[in-house]
Amino acid sequence: MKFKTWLMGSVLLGAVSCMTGCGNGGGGSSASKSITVGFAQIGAESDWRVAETVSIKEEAEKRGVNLKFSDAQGKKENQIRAIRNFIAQGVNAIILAPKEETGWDSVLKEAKDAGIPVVLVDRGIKVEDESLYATLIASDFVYEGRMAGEWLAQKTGGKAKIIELQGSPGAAPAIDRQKGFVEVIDQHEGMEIIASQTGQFEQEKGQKVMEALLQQHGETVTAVYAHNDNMALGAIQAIKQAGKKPGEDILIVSIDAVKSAFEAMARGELNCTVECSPLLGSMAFDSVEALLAGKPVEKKQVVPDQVYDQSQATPEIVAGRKY
Ligand code: GYE
Repeated sequence: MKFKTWLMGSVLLGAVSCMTGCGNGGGGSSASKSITVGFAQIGAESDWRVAETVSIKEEAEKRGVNLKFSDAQGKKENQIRAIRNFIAQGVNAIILAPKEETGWDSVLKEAKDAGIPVVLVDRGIKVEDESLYATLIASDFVYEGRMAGEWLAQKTGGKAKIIELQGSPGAAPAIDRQKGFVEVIDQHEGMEIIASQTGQFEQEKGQKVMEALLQQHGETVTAVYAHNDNMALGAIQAIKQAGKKPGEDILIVSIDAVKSAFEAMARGELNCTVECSPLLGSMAFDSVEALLAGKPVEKKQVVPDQVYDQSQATPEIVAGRKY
């Protein structure tokens, strides 16, 4: 029912793609050969995001989808502009990785009015009308935060003075990873966040923020919780510069499980990373194709995650990491 608009749109799109693509030999892939999809990406702030971009581009190529890619250079306004351009160009569907949770109502209404389905990847949004997007493909960030907190609670016997490096303000993973983590540490009297600041999900900013926080809290801090691996890698640099041993003097837990995090675990500098898969290309285009074919798609598609610690950073596992 929710997809009535998409269904109506897809009948039209089906007709259009028949005019351009039905003579191409038929079969499942001929439909995607004729479609054009716009991907409004945030930027390239982390290894995770670069891997997500590669995954979407590779999958589009594999399926013969004409992909229009926009890099918003970290600015939500640029993403909104990109979506408007996609609408003006009459794309068949839009994939959006929304920088922040809020502020999407009007532009998504424009997409809906134009009959263009929107697939959200990796981050959720808050909109008045849930029918403004077709589906969200993402990890459960609250769960990830909980996993990080539980790992730290277990490792420290429930005693830690923690510096938290937050993701970019207003982003679903920053909000939810804090929520899940705090839920767990609130259950342990001996665990306390002594400072919490944003490092914007970026390695350099993570390092700068950590340098400043170490000056203030260098004597008391025993652990770092970073909302992503790149900020943890920045923190590792800062800790080394301050003459301490990351992974020993100060325990570090982060989220993403990118290859460089496994390498840091293998060196003993990072203690734990909670996986968050950026390989969303195939799920994203499965959804686009289903929507354009008028098939129902789950409103939320949760990508499963798992926890890795140093014991799993073996040379074979590190070599086998795809991102
Ligand atoms: O964890 C982080 C990034 O939205 C899940 O964004 C994504 C997050 C990811 O830049 O590294």
